[in-house]
Amino acid sequence: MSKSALISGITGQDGAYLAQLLLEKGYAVHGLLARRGTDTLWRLRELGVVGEVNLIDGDLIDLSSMARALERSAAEEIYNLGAQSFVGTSWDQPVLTAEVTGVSAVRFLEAMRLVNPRARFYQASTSEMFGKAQAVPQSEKTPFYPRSPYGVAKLYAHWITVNYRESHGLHASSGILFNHESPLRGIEFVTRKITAALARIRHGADEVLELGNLDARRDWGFAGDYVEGMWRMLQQAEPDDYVIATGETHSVREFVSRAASIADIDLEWRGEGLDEQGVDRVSGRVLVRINPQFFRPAEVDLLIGDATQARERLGWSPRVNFEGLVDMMMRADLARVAGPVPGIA
Ligand code: NDP
Ligand code: GDR
Repeated sequence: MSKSALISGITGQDGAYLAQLLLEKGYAVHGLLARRGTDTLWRLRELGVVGEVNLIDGDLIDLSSMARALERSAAEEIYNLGAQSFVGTSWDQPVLTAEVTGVSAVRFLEAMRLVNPRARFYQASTSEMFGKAQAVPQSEKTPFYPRSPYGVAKLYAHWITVNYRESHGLHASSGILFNHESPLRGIEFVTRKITAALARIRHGADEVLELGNLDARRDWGFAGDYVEGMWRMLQQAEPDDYVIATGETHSVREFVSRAASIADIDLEWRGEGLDEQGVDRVSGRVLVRINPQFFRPAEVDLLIGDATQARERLGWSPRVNFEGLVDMMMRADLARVAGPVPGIA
C-alpha cells in the first residue's frame, strides 16, 4: 500500500520539488493550501504534478485546519515547509513571521500528537539560525546566533521540534538547510532576482538590476537535491537533525558575474561600496546598481555548511554545484523571457 504524506508549503519552491519526488516514489501526496487571492499553483503546474496532489484547505495560523488535514490525509510523514520565508520581510512583519514561521511548528506537533503520534515529522530549519556564525564551516554542533526576526522564529521552531522529540518521543527531525535555489525560486530572493533581471536586460526588456550587499556569501545548492535530503531524514529509524549544504561559498557579486557570462553580457565591476556598479564593458552602460534599500538592518555575512553527518548517515550528497546551479537558473530565465515569467505578476 502506498504511503501518505502531508506537505505544508506545497505551493512553494521546496514543496513543489518534494511533491514531485514523493509522487515518483509512489506516495499519496497531500498539501495544505492557504487560500489566497492569487494563483499560487504555478510551480506545481510547471513540474506537471498539480493534478496528482490532493490539496486540502488550511492555514498554519489555524490549528484546527491543520488537525483536519492530518486526519483527512492519514499522513504517515509530515513535512512542515510552510513559512513566511523571506528574510527581508521579517523586519516589516515580525509578528506574522513569528506566528507563521515559528509557532506553526508547535501547532503541527500538537496536531500530530492528537491525531497520529506515530507519524514522522520534518521541520524546515535553516542556516539563518547560525546568523552571525560562531564557526566556519557550520555543522550541527555550531551554536546559533540568528540575525533576523525570521531567524529567531525558525530557532523557536527548531528547538520545539527537538523538545517534542525528547519530551514526547515523537519521530521529529529538523533539516538545517543552507540556501537552495532553482528555476522555481521566488523572484524576491537574490539568485532568481538576478537571473530574471539579467534575462530581461539581455532581451532589451529591462535596463538595470538593483541590488544591496554584493559581499554577502552564501552556500547555494539546488532545491531538487535538498528535498531528497528531507525525505532521507524521515526514512531513518531514529530522528535527528542534519545540516544539508554543498560546502562551497560564493558572494552575490560572483553569482552576478557568472550569470552575466552565461547570458553573454560582458560585465565589468567599477567603483567601491555604494558607488560600485556593474558596467557593460562594450557599451559602457550601467547594468547593475547598488540601492541601499536592499541592505538589511543586520546581515548574515558568511554561510558555508559542513554536511558530513548527512553524507555519512543519510548517504546524501549534492549533485549540482554552484556553476551548474547558476547555469540552470540563467538558462531557464532566458528561455522564459519571451513569454510570461513565472513568479512575476
Ligand atoms: P517558499 O517561500 O517558496 O514557500 C513558502 C510556502 O509556505 C508557500 O507554499 C506558502 O504558500 C506557504 N505559506 C506561507 N504562509 C502560510 C500560511 N499562513 N499557511 C499555510 N501555508 C503558508 O519557501 P521555500 O520553498 O524556499 O522554503 C521551504 C521552507 O524551507 C520554508 O520554511 C523556508 O523558510 C525553509 N528554508 C528554505 C531555504 C531555501 O534556501 N529555500 C533554506 C532553509 C530553510 P503561498 O504560496 O500560498 O504563499
Ligand atoms: P537569504 O536569501 O536571506 O539568505 O534567505 P536572499 O536570497 O534573500 O539573500 C541572500 C543574500 O543576498 C543579499 N542581497 C540581496 N538579497 C535580496 N533578496 N535582494 C537583493 O537585492 C539583494 N542584494 C543583496 C542579502 O542581503 C543576503 O545576504 C534564504 C531564504 O530562502 C530563507 O528562507 C532561508 O532560510 C535561507 O535562505 C537559508
